[in-house]
Amino acid sequence: IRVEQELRRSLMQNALAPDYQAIYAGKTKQLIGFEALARFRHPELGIVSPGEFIPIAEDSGLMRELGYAILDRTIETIQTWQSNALRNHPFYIAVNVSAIQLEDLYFADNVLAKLEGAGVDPQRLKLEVTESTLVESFKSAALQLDKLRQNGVRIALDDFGTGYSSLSYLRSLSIDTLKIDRSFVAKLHENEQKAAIIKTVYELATQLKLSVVAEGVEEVEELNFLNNIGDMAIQGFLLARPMPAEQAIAQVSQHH
Ligand code: G
Ligand code: G
Ligand code: MN
Ligand code: NA
Repeated sequence: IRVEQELRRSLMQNALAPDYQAIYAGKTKQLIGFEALARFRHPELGIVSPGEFIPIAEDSGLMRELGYAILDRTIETIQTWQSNALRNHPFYIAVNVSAIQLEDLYFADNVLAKLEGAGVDPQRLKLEVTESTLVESFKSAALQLDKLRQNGVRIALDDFGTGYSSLSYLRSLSIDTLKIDRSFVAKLHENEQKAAIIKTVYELATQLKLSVVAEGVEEVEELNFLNNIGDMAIQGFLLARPMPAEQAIAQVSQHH
């Protein structure tokens, strides 16, 4: 109840700001983009993790509004970076969306209008959906995602491999990117099963002309192993932690 009340208040005060975690090309170490990760900083509750407050927002009818607030903040961040620190750089920012957001019949229209209003190319926004996001109302979600994608917004399937029926989603949903769940990445160099799974998923993605992001890369051995498998994007504490906008941009600016 406390979290819900405080979340409601933060929404009204426009006080929720995501952190941004940089994503790099594994081999060249070029910056590719970022993932926006919602953070709720409260003077007394401290930093409440999205793992805790997203389910609360979903159950209390706040998720729709919270989702739009995160999208607004992210689009503002893209707008700032594309005209300053990352001028002429084709970066994107990826935003996680939950099932409830995709139930909104005007979700795609609203997102496209926000982008246009901000002068942000839709290619700079990527939306991350999980298999479980899609289970609930697949048809309406697929419709929204198709419309966004036709207009240039890219779609990633997040946490790939942890849900069910991954393969049928690959067939029936039009997406751009597979994000390999970090449970497969952790210590893959010491685990033949994980290595085999990642090699196979990489091959599958390549055959389907999808790009690959490996998540949760924490060790240099994992990075080297992934680079030996093929060209993919790398996200993880080894290369960058999620950070507030100003810190995230300061860190990447030093590297290029
Ligand atoms: O950043 P962290 O590991 O604490 O995130 C925990 C979970 O919360 C992850 O599954 C992540 O996808 C999810 N999450 C983070 N930000 C958002 C957001 O803005 N919207 C939704 N729906 N989920 C988010
Ligand atoms: O479910 P999703 O993939 O959106 O969640 C991403 C989550 O993973 C975020 O909460 C982020 O903080 C976390 N994360 C990002 N990089 C790493 C990492 O290298 N190790 C671990 N353990 N978590 C990570
Ligand atoms: Mn994600
Ligand atoms: Na994930």
